[in-house]
Amino acid sequence: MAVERTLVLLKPDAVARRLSGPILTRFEARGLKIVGLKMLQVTPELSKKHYAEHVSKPFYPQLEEFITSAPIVAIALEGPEAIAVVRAMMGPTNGRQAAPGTIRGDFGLSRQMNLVHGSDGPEAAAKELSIYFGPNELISSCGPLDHLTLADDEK
Ligand code: IDP
Ligand code: MG
Repeated sequence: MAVERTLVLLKPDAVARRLSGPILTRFEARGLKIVGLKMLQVTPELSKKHYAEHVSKPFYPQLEEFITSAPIVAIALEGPEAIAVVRAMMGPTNGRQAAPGTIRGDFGLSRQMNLVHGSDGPEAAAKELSIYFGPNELISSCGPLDHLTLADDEK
């Protein structure tokens, strides 16, 4: 089983609505390990780098305006199949279509102000982690409770 790292962003709506704690709690409670964490303001340049695949789309200008509007929190999470686990916890892009129990389904109704970003595959995760974190800013440690959360062949 692959232990992966993935990038999560708590978007401006999540931070402004004081939902950083409740959302982070869900990831931690699930068993994902925080290996990097920082607050920052996204610049238009960073937005274009992060959302490179969307820059030419009609909705991009309003997406850039939104993501640069207020601080965000960037989180690097580690765990078995962390990329897919996080995407499932987030729910689909449009909060109106996200099931209760998912982050987007529990906290919002918007397609744009949908609280969280999560890398959508291993290539995106590697690229996005390197955009937000330097190698020395990602720290993984083993804790005394690790043996209670995963079997040896899942670590
Ligand atoms: P994802 O975040 O679920 O992976 P993407 O399709 O990669 O969704 O879109 C990136 C982000 O752009 C979304 O999370 C959302 O904030 C915004 N977005 C996506 N589609 C639209 C749209 O049609 N109008 C406005 N914003 C959108
Ligand atoms: Mg995406």
